[in-house]
Amino acid sequence: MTSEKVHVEVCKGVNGLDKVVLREIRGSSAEVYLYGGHVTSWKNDHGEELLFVSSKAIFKPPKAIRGGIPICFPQFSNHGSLEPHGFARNRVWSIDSEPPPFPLNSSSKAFIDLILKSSEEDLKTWPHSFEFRLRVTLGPGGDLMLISRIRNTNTDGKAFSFTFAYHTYFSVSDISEVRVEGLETLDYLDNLQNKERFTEQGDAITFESEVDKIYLSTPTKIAILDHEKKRTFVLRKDGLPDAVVWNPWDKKAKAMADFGDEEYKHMLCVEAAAVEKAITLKPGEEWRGRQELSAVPSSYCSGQLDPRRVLQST
Ligand code: TA6
Repeated sequence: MTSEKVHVEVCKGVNGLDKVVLREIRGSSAEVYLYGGHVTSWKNDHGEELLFVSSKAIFKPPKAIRGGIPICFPQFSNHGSLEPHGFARNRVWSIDSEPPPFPLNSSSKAFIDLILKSSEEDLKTWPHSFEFRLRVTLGPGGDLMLISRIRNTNTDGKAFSFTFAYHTYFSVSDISEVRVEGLETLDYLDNLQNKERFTEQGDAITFESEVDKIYLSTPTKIAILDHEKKRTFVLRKDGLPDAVVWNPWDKKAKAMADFGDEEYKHMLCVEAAAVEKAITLKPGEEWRGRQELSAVPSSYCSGQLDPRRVLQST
């Protein structure tokens, strides 16, 4: 088996859709579908799946895949006149064979560059030319990094604005045993109360009912502690000031055709996002948004991500 085969393999996935499998020597892996530029699997070096994908997920355009890491662009949720979460997640991306160089090259060989350009169809609903480059990298230690570079390629001199999210579905053992650290005392917009603004209480966030909140100007590190699995996900982000926390709970779960009635117990979305303030790019300008996910044994993390401490720590 050649070393290249180990790290990057282009193959067919569900319904014959093209996907790329990334593997690291120690056994971790990730899968990215060209449909949506959508990460649908991230496994640690024990082969354990770390992302949630619904057993009812539909792998067929134009429906977005329910789970993994959908990319919300150029609009987050219903924050605008486009379809919810924009159109990037239900477009077919291409493999970018000549990506512009990255300032910092990671040591990993397990990465893929994808590209999405505005189509004639898109220009009818969103009249802006753009190039969206996405690099998905699986690090030697099994960390998963997504770097988006969005460039305004308008030739009419017009700037454009967009909102954005990595709509990550984390796989958790039991939602009632999960806590999120790093968002304490922050302001948020509550999507269940007309996006009204509130301030979060001082303790780690726990879950006992539907939640759909947009936390504003969060620290760059957020932790999701899965007590039962003794596992902590650490989400690090750059260029994405906000973070969305979502769990549909039982009623919304039943209302979603591509989501199992009980599956809300085993997933939590924590989404690195730019929602409160739209990003504006003049022609030729480029924006970069990075998210890095790592899964560590819980003993490493608890209590270390209280914002007051995080802001003090490097
Ligand atoms: O990110 C949270 C959210 O905006 C929720 O309001 C909920 O709608 C969720 O995304 C899923 O959206 P979708 O369009 O994928 O059904």
